[in-house]
Amino acid sequence: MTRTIARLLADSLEAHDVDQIYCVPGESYVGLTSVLVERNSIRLVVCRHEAGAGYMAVADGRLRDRAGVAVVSRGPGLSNAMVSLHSAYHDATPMVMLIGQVERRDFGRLALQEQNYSRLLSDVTKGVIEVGEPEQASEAIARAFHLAESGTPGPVAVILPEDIFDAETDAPLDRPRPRLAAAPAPADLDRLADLLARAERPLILVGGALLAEAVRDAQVFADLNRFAEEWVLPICPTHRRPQLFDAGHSNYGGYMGIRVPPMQIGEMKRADLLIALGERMTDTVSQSYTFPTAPQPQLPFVHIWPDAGEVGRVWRPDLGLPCSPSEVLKALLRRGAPADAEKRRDWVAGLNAIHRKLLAKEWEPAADGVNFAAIVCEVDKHLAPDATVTTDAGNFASFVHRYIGFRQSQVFLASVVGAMGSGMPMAVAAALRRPGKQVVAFLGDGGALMMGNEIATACQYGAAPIMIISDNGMYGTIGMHSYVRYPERPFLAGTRLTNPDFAAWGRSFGAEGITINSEAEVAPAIARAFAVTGRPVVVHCRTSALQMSAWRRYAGGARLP
Ligand SMILES: Cc1ncc(C[n+]2csc(CCOP(=O)(O)OP(=O)(O)O)c2C)c(N)n1
Repeated sequence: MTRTIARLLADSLEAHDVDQIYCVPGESYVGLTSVLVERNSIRLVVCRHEAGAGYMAVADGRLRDRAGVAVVSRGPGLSNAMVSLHSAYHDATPMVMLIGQVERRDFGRLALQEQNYSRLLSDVTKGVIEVGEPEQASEAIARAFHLAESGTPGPVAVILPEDIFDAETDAPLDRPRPRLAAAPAPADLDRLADLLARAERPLILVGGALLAEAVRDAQVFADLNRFAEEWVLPICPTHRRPQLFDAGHSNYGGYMGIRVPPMQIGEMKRADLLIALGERMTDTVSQSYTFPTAPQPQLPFVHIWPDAGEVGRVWRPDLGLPCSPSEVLKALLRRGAPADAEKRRDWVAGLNAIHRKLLAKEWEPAADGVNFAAIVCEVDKHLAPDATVTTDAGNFASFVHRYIGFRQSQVFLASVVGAMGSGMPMAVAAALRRPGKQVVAFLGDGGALMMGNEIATACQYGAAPIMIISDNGMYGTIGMHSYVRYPERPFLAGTRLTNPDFAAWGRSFGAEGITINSEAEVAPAIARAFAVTGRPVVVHCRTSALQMSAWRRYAGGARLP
């Protein structure tokens, strides 16, 4: 069959189940976009910033456990998009980014907007596939998806020179490669079952690879719950994966996020066995490499992650299972729980009691603005069982993790690497993917103006997320770090922000704009926000700067501005 390279590329994307592509148009690949818009099977979502397009593709990758796709222009376009590749790379999220390139005859001449992508992207992608030979265009797509979705998932770049799109070719379409998942080795399962049977205080961390499998098969959640209950185990969702286990479940052992509160981590450290089930393990989850200690864990450590290169890379596990975490669950359930699993009941109950205490909806009003806790707790009352919540990066997110009791039926999205600007585009992608369902984006005033402009994309495509903006008039996280490290220096200096009227800003895009100035306004304002249908809502919350996070309030000592 003869077709142009552009049509072969579009057919290849379609064959890989791609139905939505995020882009900012570029002259280097109009040959491709002009054929994509011809077909109904792929929706081209035109964004306002390449980082926005990239984050939407990252969100897609998480929502579907298939590589999300973004197309960006060469040079400046890709440079804008880099932050989303960085997020997907650290976050082990599958993503394919198609990137324009100068014509092949100009390679290496520093032609307009030319970049050497292999050099530039070597530390933020799993691979850079240059389509120097147009006949291999379809093969490049198939290889990119395979690489992005296998082992430790991540972003892959496919480089498309401007002059390849219109050439005719007979090259066949390269069909998707099978997705392979390794099963656990029986001998490893024997050892794992033995370690689990003997442990009196085991701790099970559950992370991204398990969640990805649950996205494809909800049975994974049911298996995890049975495992927790029958084997009497405390389950601890890891950083930015709070929905892996119902916060109200009596086997919830605590959220293993950024800086676990002392009373909780103190108890967790009494564990006699640590199992990372589908958790890659990072400095965040390990509390800066202290639990487990790197490289030699201070307690028996089992690492289960679907990539042998990752298991043992930083920590030396006592047992490593480079396989599908859900297959481990299934195999253990088939074996049955140890007869004396009840011996762990008090351990589980003790951890769960701490978790419940931390989740309690308690806070004190602040003198200089609304305590963001009041707003987050009110939002929690309105969240539907199938709601999506996204957070940008910043201290306002600590309130979300502390006060919202996530459930397995809900979706939570955020940049694991803590990139500001990710929260709003991820909310737009979720609203496009899950029409008619609630999507709430929590943002700080800093992050809101970094990438909040994607509200225009939401309006353009009929997506209707609710943006809750904590306006504390500063890059609060950094203000807090400065205060904690240098309490004697001027408070919040170098972090203050002068902000617009965010409600009016939202209205100018066509969104509903609501302002919260005091705690008394919180309940009616949030109720109003959730009653809006068919368009985005911006809730401008004038929040306290002294309430620095869900865990810390200004305690005096610094020079006030
Ligand atoms: C893209 C990016 N730039 C800078 C940072 C460093 N950083 C982390 S949190 C933060 C402040 C966030 O401010 P804001 O959105 O207002 O939320 P707040 O901390 O005040 O709650 C900054 C600058 C980052 N994580 N990502």
